[in-house]
Amino acid sequence: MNGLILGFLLCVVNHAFGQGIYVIIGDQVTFPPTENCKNGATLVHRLNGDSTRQVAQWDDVWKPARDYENRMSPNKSVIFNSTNINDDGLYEFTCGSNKIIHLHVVPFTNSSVTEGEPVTLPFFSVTARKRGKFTVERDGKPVLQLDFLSGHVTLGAGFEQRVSVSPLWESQGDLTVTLKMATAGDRGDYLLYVQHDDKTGPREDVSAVRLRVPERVPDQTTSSPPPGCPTQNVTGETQMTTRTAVSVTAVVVFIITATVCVLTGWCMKTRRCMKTRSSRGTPVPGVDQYSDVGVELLNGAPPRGPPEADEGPSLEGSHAESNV
Ligand SMILES: *[C@@H]1O[C@H](CO)[C@@H](O)[C@H](O)[C@H]1NC(C)=O
Ligand SMILES: *[C@@H]1O[C@H](CO)[C@@H](O)[C@H](O)[C@H]1NC(C)=O
Ligand SMILES: *[C@@H]1O[C@H](CO)[C@@H](O)[C@H](O)[C@H]1NC(C)=O
Ligand SMILES: CC(=O)N[C@H]1CO[C@H](CO)[C@@H](O)[C@@H]1O
Repeated sequence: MNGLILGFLLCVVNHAFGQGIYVIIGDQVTFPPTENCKNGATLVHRLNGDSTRQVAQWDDVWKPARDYENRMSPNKSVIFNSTNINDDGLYEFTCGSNKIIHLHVVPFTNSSVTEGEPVTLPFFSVTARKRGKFTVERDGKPVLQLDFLSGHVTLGAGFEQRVSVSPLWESQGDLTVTLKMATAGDRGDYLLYVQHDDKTGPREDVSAVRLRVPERVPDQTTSSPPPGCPTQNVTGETQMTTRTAVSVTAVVVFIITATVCVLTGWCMKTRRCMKTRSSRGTPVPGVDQYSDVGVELLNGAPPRGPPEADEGPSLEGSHAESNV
């Protein structure tokens, strides 16, 4: 008997406010199942004033209207693959008795906390002389509930001893929640809201936080790795890079040394030849010229004759530079 009355009351409430669904922007949403749909039945979104927009039509399955084809596939249920803020509002199924759904699309803020550190989820709502409850849930599971009348706090499994509400909640409406010693398992979407005692009433001041908990990297206190990147692989990659760098350096050094040796050998020979030649007649201001040849060879340019043999005077400037 009580159940019947409660069921009736819920029905009335649902019709007054529309059954509420809460979804975070960008997430998928599945509308509740519909029954007694005859072909041709529709789902419309009530927009401003009296205007409506067709969302889907029942034809053994729900088929998307043109505006929804890019994010809804024909299905027994109406599923938006991804929601945006314009989806917020009232929806009406014309199946059996008209059914009204209130879709609430909730914006979120990103937050990140290192493992073992505390994180706060700011939240403010009028609490003065208010009855009702403040609720925090993570991915739909309870984290914390505060009863305004009794001040009693209930914590969800896994959050015992770790979650608290600001002591200013009663005097200033500061309901900021602190979560101590974050663990990797704390990541997820946190929904925070106030609701009247009657659980079917509308939620107020709904806000959402998407929390990430990047793993702490040992021996790397200054920087944390990007989320989802295993620690071992980071160090593995670093070692790989270092090893590659070392071997590349070794090869380069070897090549340079080898080149220098070969060139030195070649130079010595040339020098001997030139000395022989110069001793036989042509006077050359020896040392200067030999060093010039050496430098140019090392630079990879073909050996050139003395500066005077080169092109006109216009190039003298650049030549002087290369000789310096
Ligand atoms: C919606 O997502 C499902 C997978 O969840 C995919 O199979 C389907 O193709 C998507 N539909 C559209 C229209 O993007
Ligand atoms: C369509 O509905 C089936 C069940 O009827 C479900 O398994 C499937 O995931 C749904 N498709 C999409 C795109 O969600
Ligand atoms: C949250 O972070 C993701 C990636 O880190 C980014 O793509 C997204 O735009 C952010 N959203 C908000 C509301 O800041
Ligand atoms: C533990 C782990 O994820 N190891 C991966 C590290 O990266 C290499 C590729 O660089 C993967 O093959 C491993 O599976």
